[in-house]
Amino acid sequence: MDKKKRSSDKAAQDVIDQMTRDNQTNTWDRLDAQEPQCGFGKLGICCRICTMGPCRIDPYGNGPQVGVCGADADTIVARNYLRAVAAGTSAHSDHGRTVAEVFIATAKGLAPDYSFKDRSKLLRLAEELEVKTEGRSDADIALDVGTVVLNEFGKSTGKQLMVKRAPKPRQQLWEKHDVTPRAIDREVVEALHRSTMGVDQDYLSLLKHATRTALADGWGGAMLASDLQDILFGSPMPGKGEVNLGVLKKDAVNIIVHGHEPILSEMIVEAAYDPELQKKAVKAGAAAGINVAGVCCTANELLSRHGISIAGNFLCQELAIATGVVDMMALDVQCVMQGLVDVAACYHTKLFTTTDKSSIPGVEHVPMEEAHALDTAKKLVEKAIDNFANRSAVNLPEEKETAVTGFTNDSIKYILGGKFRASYRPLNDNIMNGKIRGIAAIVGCSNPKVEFDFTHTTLARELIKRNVLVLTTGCATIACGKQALLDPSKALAWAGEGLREVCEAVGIAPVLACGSCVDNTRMLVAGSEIVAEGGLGQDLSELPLAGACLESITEKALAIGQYFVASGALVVFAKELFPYLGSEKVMDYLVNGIEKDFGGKWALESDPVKAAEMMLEHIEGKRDALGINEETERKLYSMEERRDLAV
Ligand code: SF4
Ligand code: MSK
Repeated sequence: MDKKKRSSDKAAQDVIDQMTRDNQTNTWDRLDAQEPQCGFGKLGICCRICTMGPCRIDPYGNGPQVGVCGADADTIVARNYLRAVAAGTSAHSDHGRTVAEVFIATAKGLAPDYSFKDRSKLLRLAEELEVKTEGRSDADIALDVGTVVLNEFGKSTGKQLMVKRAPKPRQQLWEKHDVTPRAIDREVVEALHRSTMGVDQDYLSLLKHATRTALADGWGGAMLASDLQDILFGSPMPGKGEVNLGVLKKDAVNIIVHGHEPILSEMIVEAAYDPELQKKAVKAGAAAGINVAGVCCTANELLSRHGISIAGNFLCQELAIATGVVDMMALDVQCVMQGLVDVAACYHTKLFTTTDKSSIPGVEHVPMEEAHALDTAKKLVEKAIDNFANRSAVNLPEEKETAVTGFTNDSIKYILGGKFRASYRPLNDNIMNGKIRGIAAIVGCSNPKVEFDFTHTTLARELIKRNVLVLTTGCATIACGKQALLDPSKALAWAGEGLREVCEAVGIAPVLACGSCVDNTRMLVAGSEIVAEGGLGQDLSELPLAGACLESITEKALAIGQYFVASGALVVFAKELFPYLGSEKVMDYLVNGIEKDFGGKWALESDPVKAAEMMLEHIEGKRDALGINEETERKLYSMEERRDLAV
């Protein structure tokens, strides 16, 4: 990619240019070094599942059309797809399991630095899981809730409990197609088993299990992760923060938390406020004390709960270090690049891995143990302070924008309806009267193959301009934040008239930040409650909504996309980032056939303007089907007629 056009964000581009001057390589350079990338891999038609291989299918029909075992392109592509969905599911769900373990330890008094911050959510979840609450302590209730949740991962019989949150017709559809997930771990293990050599060799059967596995993520592990985190750390409420590299401070000890699980980062935030450590930082020469900022989804978790600023998204991880002012980066799990090690060695930053699931050669490991989590966090903060004196050249961009984040199913209802009448009614009414045409979810990562932040933010602008309310998560949220789309005072200027009127009345931006990757499940719950509120059909597939992920990198994005599709949504994905095009049959099912089964489907489009048009067409189609696009004659009622109205 042209070095001058790697990022649509000026701050990132400035640091990329500085790295070039410093003779430092970054993600984009490593991508250039990989070109041309393997054409078989791009199409998903290579297989190395057994040692008779590796095998590959000739996409032009001149060479082999089957592998050594006889597997054809459809089987190979479907197996690769299933394995990717299973890997994505395992990542979200293992995150959920870790939270469940800390949750149980907290209930048992074995994790004294944690507590249950959202009691009302604890009681609501207990009720949902049929845990008795009357006359019991919070700890006892939480212990039972945590135990039920942990059981969801490995139980030997029964189905996932959280699917009950979906509208009844959706649950029945899953039952009819036999995809209701059982235990989360079981679906992942079965995915690996089915896709090993000589087991499932029917692409439709493999794809059906991909659906079951993805549902175990969206309506299982990831959903439980968000719920338990809300209870442990407090449910997010809308609040202001700042986004972009400019949140780092020259005169502060800068600590970056990076990854996904907020278990340690919550403690680092607490440790950073410790007056003794703040004093120590000032004494070390950092007049502004300690500044904590986030990268990737840990950042989304902290901004939505504590107003902790976000330094950037996935592709900013190396750039943040290259500013020269990051004194320490604490790494947990997922989306952490090994390339950080070389960049950190050049720019003084100290890296620490903190979970036993993730070890990186050349990085010091400080394991986070829940029994003394705050002590571990303080130890890390001290190491950051000690490293402040080692800074050399500083190249810190000034760019940053205000962002309002912290939107959840509950907080959106609260904002719309007020404390005592929290309700989706105003949203449903405004969708029905057409001021808001529908809802779009923009999710996903940042990928060096695509101009950094460009597609997420262009798509968001195109959609709000067309009066579509946008919900966003993950690195897409951070991209939107950097371009002021999460700041109501600026973003409303780009919104269409109807959407602007509603957002101004409520006091929100037209793009709502809904958290991290695991928090995508909040949208499923919100959609289910919008259906329950009435007037917009009986099932999620009837809602005027669509999702898009135009910059993805991880297998998690496929798991998320597949559970959205299986929940009835259109999901638009960038074509060049969807490495399964080598089987016409697999693709035909994913973009057509699956709609007959579940009412949702994939669509491939890389251009954000065309993607917006595609999503709007889908939304208008749903509105037509609901009959809410029909002009209804306005009737002025007399008092007598009003009295006769049955209400
Ligand atoms: Fe080749 Fe079949 Fe083995 Fe895959 S499973 S590597 S296609 S022989
Ligand atoms: S961090 S999964 S790059 S959104 Fe969740 Fe960002 Fe994608 Fe990682």
